[in-house]
Amino acid sequence: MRKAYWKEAVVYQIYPRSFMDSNGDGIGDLRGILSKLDYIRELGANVIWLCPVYKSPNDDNGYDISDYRAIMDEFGTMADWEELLAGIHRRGMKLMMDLVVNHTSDEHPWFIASRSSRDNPYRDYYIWRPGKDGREPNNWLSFFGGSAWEYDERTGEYYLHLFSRKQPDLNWENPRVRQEVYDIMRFWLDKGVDGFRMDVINCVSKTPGLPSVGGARYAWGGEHFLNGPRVHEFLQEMHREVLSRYDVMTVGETPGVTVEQARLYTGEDRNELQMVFQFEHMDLDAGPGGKWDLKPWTLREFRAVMHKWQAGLAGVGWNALYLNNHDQPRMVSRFGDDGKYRKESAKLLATLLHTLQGTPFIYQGEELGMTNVKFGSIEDYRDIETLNMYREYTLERGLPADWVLRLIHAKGRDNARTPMQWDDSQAAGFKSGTPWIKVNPNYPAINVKESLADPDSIFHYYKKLIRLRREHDIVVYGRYDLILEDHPQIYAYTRTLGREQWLVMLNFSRREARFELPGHLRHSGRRLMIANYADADEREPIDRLELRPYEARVYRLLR
Ligand code: ISL
Ligand code: CA
Repeated sequence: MRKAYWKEAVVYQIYPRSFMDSNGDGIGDLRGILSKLDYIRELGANVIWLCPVYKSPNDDNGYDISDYRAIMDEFGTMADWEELLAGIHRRGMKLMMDLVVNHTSDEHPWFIASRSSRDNPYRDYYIWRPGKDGREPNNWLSFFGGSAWEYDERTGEYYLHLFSRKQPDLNWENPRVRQEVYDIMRFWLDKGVDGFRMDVINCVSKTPGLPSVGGARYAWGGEHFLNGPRVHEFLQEMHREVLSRYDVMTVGETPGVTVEQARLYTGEDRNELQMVFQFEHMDLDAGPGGKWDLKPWTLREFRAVMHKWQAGLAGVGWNALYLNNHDQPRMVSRFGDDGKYRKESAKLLATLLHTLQGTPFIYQGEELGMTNVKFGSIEDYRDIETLNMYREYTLERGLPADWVLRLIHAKGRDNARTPMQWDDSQAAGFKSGTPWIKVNPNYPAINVKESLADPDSIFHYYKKLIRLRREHDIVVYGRYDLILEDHPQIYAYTRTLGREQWLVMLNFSRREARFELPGHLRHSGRRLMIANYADADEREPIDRLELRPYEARVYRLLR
């Protein structure tokens, strides 16, 4: 296996709108981030992924870009951004920007020109089609609900938008569009950025002819735009024209990606991407009806997914490891216990994140054990996906509001977007004034100030984990092998590098869990490297042992 700095890195994801507000307008901004760089360095992460900060009308909080070469007014100026980059580099850290090029804003000059007439030179930058029998050109649903097509009266045709109607899809079949994308990438790389997180990059190639799926009026058309026919060709072209000429870090966001596809995206000799975000563990608590069709997840399924990805990319590609982000519920509320065992379970999940093989991505606030939020009224929500869904479920499907709110409490994206909790002062120290979205009412107990002061905090545990990765190659490069394959409560595995071997034991339940180690691991000496219960004793026998609720232990085995 080849060594690389991006395999050894730990990435910290920032959602700028919710991170830190420097001027009191209630919106996080670049100078706010600048003021907190030492906090991130203190944690130990060495790469920052910044969600979009480009000019945008904010229909989807910056994922709808109207100028790729300018900074959103609310976030600051290009000079602020340059200062931020310099501040990151001065601290020996790197910056990854979000590259959102499956679609633009409908307020981007290309789209304004494109929609102006059928023969405008920009017409073919987007995907326009005439209607079929007085209806949309096909039956695809958008990610955010409703048809993926919008009728535009001026020219009497429909345009495709896989996301909101203010996010028209770019036509990657047009080579001029691809060259525009490469130019944008060069613009930022020449300014000194160190890499890109590529938004829904596996959606850029659509099946020619854009066929409908099944017989329903509307249906999920994923088979025609996830991992489409030319996506690998496009990425290899991007690599040839841009990425190969710079030293950059890349991670693709790839909903619906399979291990087989990921081996192609991340294969070390294929010249596409370094890593991809897979979604299979994010789908475990969803039934056949999709994200809002809630279903309990089980450790067996969770472990099977993680194991499949560990084994499937071993020696071929590389995993991007994450348990939450700006689109997902908070990990401790979803996969842990945000009540009695909040600290233990947040540390357990952190242990998994840092000891599987792959590059860990930490989402802001995760290192504090920030939790989901339960706003009592739809008025308090801001996310377009949530607002669309609420309208559809209450008005069209006639479901009771409190029932729909319960779904939002479990899965809504705003769970991750409440302001970062810095201290116990008004608005959690995000800034005085009224933030664009309410703070989670648990901020007096869960915040940075408290976490820094408490040596036993989740924050300090993350610090320790990150240091372990830095000091021991085995945590980054060691081979992963699953043990106790069928245990109903425990996820356990070993990591092996040369003659060195580590053992990771994780009790994913709120009950004690007994286990017996397989023969080849018994009777060896051991050293406890990290554990989430302060009183864990390394002299206890581990051949047979009980793990306490959400207990996590990592041992180095000595022979
Ligand atoms: O959040 C989701 C469902 O709740 C995902 O399906 C999400 O829409 C998908 O992963 C794509 O996400 C990315 O592109 C979107 C943007 O809204 C997300 O914030 C971004 O991460 C459109 O640009
Ligand atoms: Ca601000």
